[in-house]
Amino acid sequence: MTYTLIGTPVSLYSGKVRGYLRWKNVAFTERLSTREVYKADILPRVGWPVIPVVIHEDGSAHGTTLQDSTDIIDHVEACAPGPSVYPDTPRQRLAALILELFGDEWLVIPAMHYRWAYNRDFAQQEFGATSHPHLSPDEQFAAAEKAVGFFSGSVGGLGVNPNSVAAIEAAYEDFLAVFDDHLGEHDTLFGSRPSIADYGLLGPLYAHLLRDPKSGELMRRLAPRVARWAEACHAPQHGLTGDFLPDDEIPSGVARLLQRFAAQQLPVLLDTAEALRSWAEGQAPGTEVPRILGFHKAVIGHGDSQVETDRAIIPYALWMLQRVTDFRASLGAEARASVDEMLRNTGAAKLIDFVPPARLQRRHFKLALAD
Ligand SMILES: N[C@@H](CCC(=O)N[C@@H](CS)C(=O)NCC(=O)O)C(=O)O
Repeated sequence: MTYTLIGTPVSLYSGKVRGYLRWKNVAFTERLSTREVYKADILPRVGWPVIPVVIHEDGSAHGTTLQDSTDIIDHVEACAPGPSVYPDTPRQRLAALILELFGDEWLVIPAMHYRWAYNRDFAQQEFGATSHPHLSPDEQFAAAEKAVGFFSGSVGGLGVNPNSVAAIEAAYEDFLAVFDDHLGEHDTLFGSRPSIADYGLLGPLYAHLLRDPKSGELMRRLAPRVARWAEACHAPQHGLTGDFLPDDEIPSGVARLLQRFAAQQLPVLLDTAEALRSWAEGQAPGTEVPRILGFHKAVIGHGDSQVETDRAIIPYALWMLQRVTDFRASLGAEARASVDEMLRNTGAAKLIDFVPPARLQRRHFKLALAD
């Protein structure tokens, strides 16, 4: 086996990577992220407790360790032959990078909310079964108390609180309606081949919003095509199938999702960028960026349901945004004009004038200012 994925079925970003590896048809085995595996493999290799981790047995002494679902996917894309999850054409590629960010860092809000509001006992049992596979079910449940406290306690930082719950649920249902409509016409976001954005959406939509029982019932009822898409994107595979739509077409459903990104997530990203700009002033190149830069007011929800709430300032998302702006900056004049038109038409014109606050890098599996 060439790759080992360390993760668990209950983990959001593990589902993103697992679905991708299966589609890409690379040989991999999955190792459950038990307590022992954290101690023996994850902490020594990564330096802090996080999944998914991928080890690539590439002939080097200990293999190459990869963390962060995006870095994992990019590494495999660079090493494995065959069709890519990155569209070649400018609009589709830019839209795919944006919607990966929307899935990873925005749909994580409903994913965490629904899990901890409606599926707590299920998730606690699953956490226990992952960490301590050899204990009895009751012991597993008890042993997961602390981890559940950590993860369920983190919803407040995402802006989930009694004031914002109705808005979060309304925005999620709106998202489901738009995506379900889209899937009435296309198998995936950009045609019949899954893109990096399909896997960005798969993270929250699979492990939490489909697999957690109460959330799964809701998704199957409100958006059965989304449920089937998530199952297909996560299914054991099948040869590298499908293609992106010709002529750099942006389907109307994708444009509507980009509008949701522009209306909901983009303002929070821009505010986060200002916080990073202030923080980064006077910091030496290479300095590690804290995971949270304090709190800010953020508007959450969709349309009439929007509310203002307190939320942690999470700079990591700006590293994903940098991928978007780097790609746009790499384009020649004609292609740039084409993507800018798409950004204007979807309400994301602010991305055109956006001046990144500081160059970011991932170093030692953490976010840091560029060297
Ligand atoms: N951006 C990271 C996120 C990874 C992540 O948040 N993983 C969760 C489990 S799904 C975790 O282990 N979190 C521990 C923590 O955030 O402290 C990725 O894409 O891999």
